[in-house]
Amino acid sequence: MICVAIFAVVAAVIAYSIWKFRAPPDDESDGPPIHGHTGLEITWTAIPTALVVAIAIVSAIVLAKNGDAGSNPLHVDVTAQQFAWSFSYPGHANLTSGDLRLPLGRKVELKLRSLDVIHSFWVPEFGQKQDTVPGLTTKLVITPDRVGTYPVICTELCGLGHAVMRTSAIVMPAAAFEAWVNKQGKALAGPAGQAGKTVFVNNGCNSCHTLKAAGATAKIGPDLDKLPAEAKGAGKPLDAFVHESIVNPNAYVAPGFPKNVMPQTFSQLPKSQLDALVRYLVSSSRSGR
Ligand code: HEC
Ligand SMILES: [Cu+2]
Repeated sequence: MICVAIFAVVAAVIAYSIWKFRAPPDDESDGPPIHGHTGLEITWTAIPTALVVAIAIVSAIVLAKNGDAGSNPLHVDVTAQQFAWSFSYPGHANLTSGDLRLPLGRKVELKLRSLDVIHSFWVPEFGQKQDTVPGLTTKLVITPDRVGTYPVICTELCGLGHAVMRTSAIVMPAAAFEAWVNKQGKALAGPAGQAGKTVFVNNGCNSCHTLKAAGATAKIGPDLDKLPAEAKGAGKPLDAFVHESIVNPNAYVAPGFPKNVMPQTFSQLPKSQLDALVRYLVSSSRSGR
């Protein structure tokens, strides 16, 4: 609004001057010399200065408010790595997830880290971006106010898989979020098989792999029901092979499958969840044969 008003005034003065002071068709003489106008110069310096200072003060206040997480935010740790996002909830037994699940109407403080290069966290509907920088922990405060599923996008060119570095932010009614947290928490604390399956599904393993025990049928990665044979091929004991394949997928790349497609963020899983996952894969692939 302010810009439009200033532009209108300036444009009007220019248009008026062009019309009013134009030279008549046969006037070849120079224009009269002009020595400036002190009053005018002071005015057009003072007004913009006042405007810019006022805007700066208002912006600083809004920015400070925007970054204030309040006294009781939901904490979520965000990990970025070529080419995947992962999320964990330190206030909820370090629950991990490949989707960002958030309750409606509560302030959320995201703490973002990168394990390799600079990435940038962006949910267009949240209206803010935040870079993730190796060696630094950056922060983003949001308060979701509409239930829905929104894209999480990496918006800093970070390598070959940059375009696929996406997941979802799922804003749920507060009660549904609590129910999700409790259910996952119970499953993680439950019997090994149940905990392992929860970690498997929450972290999106089922979107790339087949595993009968988890009802997973995706084919982007190897069939995990065939892990025992694969471990033999790699010349390793089954559990060591599974553990390594998860924390360092490029250490052994299954024949016929691409390198660098399986996310390398899973080395960040809390140890208890990683152990449960390994045990789960070992036992379900053994029994699946
Ligand atoms: C984006 C797709 C994708 C996701 C998500 C993914 N993987 Fe993979 N995974 C692959 C691909 C591709 C390979 C084969 C290349 C390699 O070995 O790195 C693989 C390999 C593996 C292997 C070795 C299998 C073999 O036969 O050598 C294991 C074990 C494994 N993944 C487990 C998991 C687990 C557990 C998760 C979830 C925590 C997971 N993967 C998530 C794509 C994925
Ligand atoms: Cu990225």
